This record gives sequence, structure tokens and C-alpha cells, in this order.
Amino acid sequence: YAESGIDAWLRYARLPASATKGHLNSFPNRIVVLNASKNGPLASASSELHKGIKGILGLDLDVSSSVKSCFAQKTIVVSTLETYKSSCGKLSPKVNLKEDGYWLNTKGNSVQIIGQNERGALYGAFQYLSLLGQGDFSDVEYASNPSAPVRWANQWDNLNAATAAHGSIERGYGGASIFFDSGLIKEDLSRVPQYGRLLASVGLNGIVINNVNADANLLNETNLQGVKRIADLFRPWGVNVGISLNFASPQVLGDLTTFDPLDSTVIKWWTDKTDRIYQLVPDFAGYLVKANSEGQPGPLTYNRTLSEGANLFAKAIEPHGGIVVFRAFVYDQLNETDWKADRANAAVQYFKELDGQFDDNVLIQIKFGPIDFQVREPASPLFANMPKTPVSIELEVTQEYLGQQCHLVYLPPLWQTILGFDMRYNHRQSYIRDIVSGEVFNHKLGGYAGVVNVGMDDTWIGSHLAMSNFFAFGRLAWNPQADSQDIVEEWTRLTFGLSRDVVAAIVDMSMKSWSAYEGYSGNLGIQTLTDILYTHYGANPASQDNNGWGQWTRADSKTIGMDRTVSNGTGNAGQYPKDVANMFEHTQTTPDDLLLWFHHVPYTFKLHSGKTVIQHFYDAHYTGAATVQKFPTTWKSLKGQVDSERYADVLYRLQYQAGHSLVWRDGISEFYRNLSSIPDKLNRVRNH
Ligand code: GCW
Repeated sequence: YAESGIDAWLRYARLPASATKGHLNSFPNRIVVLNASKNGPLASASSELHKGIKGILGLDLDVSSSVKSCFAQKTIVVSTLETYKSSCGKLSPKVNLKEDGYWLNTKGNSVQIIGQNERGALYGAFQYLSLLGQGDFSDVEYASNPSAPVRWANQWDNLNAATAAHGSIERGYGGASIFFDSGLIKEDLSRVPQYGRLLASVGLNGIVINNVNADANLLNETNLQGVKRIADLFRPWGVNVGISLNFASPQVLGDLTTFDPLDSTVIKWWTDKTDRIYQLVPDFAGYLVKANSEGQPGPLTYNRTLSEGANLFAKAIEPHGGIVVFRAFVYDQLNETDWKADRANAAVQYFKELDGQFDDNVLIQIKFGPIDFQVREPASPLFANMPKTPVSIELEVTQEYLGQQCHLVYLPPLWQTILGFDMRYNHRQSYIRDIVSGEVFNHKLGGYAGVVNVGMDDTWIGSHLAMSNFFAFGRLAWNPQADSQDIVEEWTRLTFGLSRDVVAAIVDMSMKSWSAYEGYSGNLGIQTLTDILYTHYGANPASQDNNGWGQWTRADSKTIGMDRTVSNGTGNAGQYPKDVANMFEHTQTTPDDLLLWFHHVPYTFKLHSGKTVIQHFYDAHYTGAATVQKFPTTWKSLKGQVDSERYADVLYRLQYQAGHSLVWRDGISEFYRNLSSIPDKLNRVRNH
């Protein structure tokens, strides 16, 4: 069981004697939890510390709630700051905690884990267990606060009422839904608290349980009772539940003839529904809405604006303290014969003029790039076009365009190119991470959504190694400046143990993986050259063009790339603040890795690197594939150091990836070799 993956990075495997030597005698002998609410996060902190320390160190600590023990020796005190102050006195030094933040002090032979709220204390407990699990007994004393208040997982789980299928998950690669089955919420929800535990352990505080392509049936009374059951199971982990809405619900599920957001019967319908939800789930997190996008209903049907649509829900939920997360992923099919048509322009075109028209409890959730979770995109220009509206960033943990869990692709280096991008709003430093935290435009709301898509598979998302992306998503939402290599190191030790060889190998492969995948799947900003029509899997460069989806390459026999300049193209570069717009407007100042995103150039165009575009294509595909072909050998060197079940599973996938990278390499290289008629200087690419 421990090796199967269900406990993921929370296995609490026993440390070897060499790692605990000299530490066990002085280790605390009891856990004191002050003023824990019933079944709340503090109670979880207590049971988790007990379980973790037993697993990691083999010590069975006493657990008590006696206030007298505040300053006792050899005690782990877990509390909220408020209780600590009233029961034990001031914390010294004075600490500054934001909502959900914690204070961790392991100096001396006692430990203080003090949360701004119960949830914060739970996060502190998990942090302490992470240190112990890594064999780190050093003295630490610090406060840690999250970068932003909204840190949510989004699940794209379907109810599957019509098909009676077992809760499929859109773009999910880890089996059936843990929540839904045949149109209903499952009786057996035993995976829910296990998932809650994982979410909490990396600081995630909310979850939207159903697909943004939402089924109105989630709102029927039976299912709302089920939502309550789910919320009850997540609550001990400090994870609040939200749901995705189908905009047409009053008509589809109710018996109204309209779903016009300004119609009084519609307003009443949503108000009543919302009141009912809060009766069942008083700490309900909020609504997530995908409207007027990819066939979903929305306010535009009635000539109402997207903000009028969002505010309908905002007003219904406001008295209860919930929020509405409204997705900016709204676009239309386009005609490629129009040189100026550009899907990347859509979000700003739809949303910029609505800035200032959203109610205060609306958060606009923006995919990291302007198109759709590609292997490389620039940051979405919308982040710098709505200063009056709080925004959050949507990242995809599930590897839809990035190998669907069959390829190892460690995503934080990609995410950090976006989070660390400076938008230069008004010529001033304005990193995306500071925009989504609310800092740049001074908003209280802001944050992170990760499309996680765990399922019933006992690896949760379909592959052991892919779980580092889930772990890292939480870590980066907490601290977007954390080092992605440190994160995967920590994750590896907790998941696979302390063997230096294992840690070195997994870290090495992980850190090379995104760049390798970009190399063989689509470089220079041309996007993942995958099959975009159906599977989003495997090489299919021809599928990008000649359709309305707008993920075009505009490749012909001489030239390639999207002209997004203001001077001659779609004008997309001009949607960025001036400094950035100037940079992307010209080939000389556009970084090579985004050249073909912003410019349409001959294959013979010379990059900053000195290579031509076409030769770079060939070289990158060969280098990328060569990198991952070494992965199986690297992994095999660990035989005997990883349990046989996970060893075999990972090896199987890495071998598959090594082979598939050759298919990618040859598919793409030969496609452009044929199209351009320009040979590879190194003569590797066949001509058909
Ligand atoms: O990337 C596309 C996916 C769809 C998804 C959509 C969205 C849930 O291919 O599967 O639908 O984005 O984000 O709404």
C-alpha cells in the first residue's frame, strides 16, 4: 500500500538509523493541541503529527490538550495564534501572520507550530513533518505566509448522467472520478479525505469538484446533499468546496423558459439555489463559471455582457461570503484566411472593456498564456489589462498537451517563466506573480487555480513521477519564487526516500524534462505541434492549420509563424504594456523561444543563436529526443534502490517516452523537411 502511490509524498516512511542517530533521545515526547474545533484542521494536525512521527521516527507520542504544557520541555505545541496568546502568552519574537500563515519554531527541544488560523497550524504541521521526513533535524524559526488567498484545485470531473459511465474526467489520465458515478455523487467517498490530506499538505485551500463544462444536474437536491457529504470530508483538511455552474441551469434543470441573467425569475432561481447550498455547506467556497466558450451557454445569448453574467452569481453569493471565479477562456472560431484574425487576442477583446464592471467578489481566472496550456506561451496579456479587477492564474497540472502522464515533464520551470515575467505596467516592475497575488493593483482577492484531475488510480494522476507537478503547484501557489529544483528534491525525498542516487537521478531527469519535451514537440514558440483536433496527443503538425481553432502555425514552403505584430500582423503584441509590446513587436528583441509566436519569418531566418529557424528545428528535435533517451538508463541505475512496483512502473513509462520522442522527432523534422525542401546540415532528417 505504501508503495502504491495513494499516500504520495505523505508516506511517512521510517528514516534509516543513520539519519536519526543522536536525535531520538532529545526528541519531544508529546503533542499538545490547544483548543481544537471538532473535526477541524487542528484535529487533523494533531493526528497527522502523531501518525507521521510514528512512521518517520518510530516514536509513539502522547497527545493532549492541556494548556499547562505551553512551555513544558520536549513538547510539540500546536495552536492558533489567538489561542496561544490567550493561553500561553505572547509569542516571541513577534510574528506577522497573514491568513492561513504559520509560525514554526524547532529551536531547543520543544517545537511551536502556531497558525494564523487552524488551517495555518495544519500547514505548519505538514511543513514540520516534511523536514522530519527528509531527515532534517536542524533548528528553524520562521513565519511563512501564502502569496495569495485563493489556492484552489480545479477538477474537470463529469457526472455522466446520460451515459451511465463511471464518472469520466475531461483531460484526466488517472482513472474514474473520485466524486461522481452515473450522474450522482458516489456513496463511497473514501478517496475524498485522502485527497484533502494531499491538498492541505501543500497549502491548497479550495477545490472545485466538477468540470467547467458543467452539468446542471449537480444542482439537483440529491446531488447537493452529496456536495455536502464531500464538503464534510474535505473540511478537516481546511479545503473548502466550490462547484462549476452551467449558465443555463434555470432552464435545463429548473422549469424556467429563460436563463437571461437580468430576468427576475432567473435571479430568484439562483438566489434560492445559492441559499440552499449555504444551508448545506456554510463554508462553501464559491462558483466557477465557464460561459460562452466552446459551446457552453452564457449571457451573450441574451445580449448581456459577461460581467452581467458574472454579477448574477456574485450578488446571489455575496451575502454568504462566497466568491465567483469567472474564466477568461472565452474565444470564437476564426477564419485563417484573415491575416489579422487571432485567438490570442480574444481574452483582452472580451474582457478589457469590462474592467470595473465586475462586483467586488468576482475573480477573473486567466489561463497562463493567451491560447491553451501550450509547451511555451508568453504570459496572457489580459493580466495587464484589468487593473480594477482581481485576477488569478490557471495552470494545468494534468499534462493535456504535455504528454498526458506518459511523458515525464516537470512543469514548474514552465510555470515560472510566466510567474516571473515582468509586464512593465506603466513602465514599472509588475511580475505576474505580484499581479495574481493582488499586490500590483491592490486587490485583496487573487490567486492560483491548478487543473489537477486526480482519479481513482492509485497513483492519483496516472503516473508516479507526474505527482511532482501536483506537489509543486501547491508549493508555488504558496511561494511563487520557490526554487523549482528545491521543490522536486523535497518531493523526491518524501516520495522515494533519502538515497542520494535516487534523488540525483529524479531531479536531473525532471529538470531536463520540460526543455527536452519542448525540443521534440514544438520549439521557438510554435506551440506543441500535437494533434489539436481530437486527442491533443502525439505529433501532428498538419492539424494546427486549416481549421477554425486558431492554434495556427501558418507554415508554407518558405515561411512559418504567426505575425502578431501591430505593424503588419494581428496586433497581439500591442495588447501588452508599452515596454513589453515594443520588445515583442520586433524580431531583434523577441527572445528566440517566442520568435514564431510573434513573427512570421522565412525558414532561413537567423536566430540570435546564429542558427536558422529550420536548422534549430532539426537540432532541437534531435537534442530533445536524445535527452529523454537517456532517462531509462538513468532510471535503471536505481534498480534495488526503489521498490520493485514503482521501479517497474516508472521504467515502463520512461521507455515509452524514449521511443515516442523518436516518433515526435522524426514526425516533425520530416514534416518541415518536406515542406521547406531545406536539408538538415547534419543529414539526419530523411526526405520523403
Ligand atoms: O484546453 C481545452 C481543453 C478542454 C477544456 C477547455 C477549457 C474543460 O481541451 O478539454 O475543457 O480547454 O479549459 O475550458
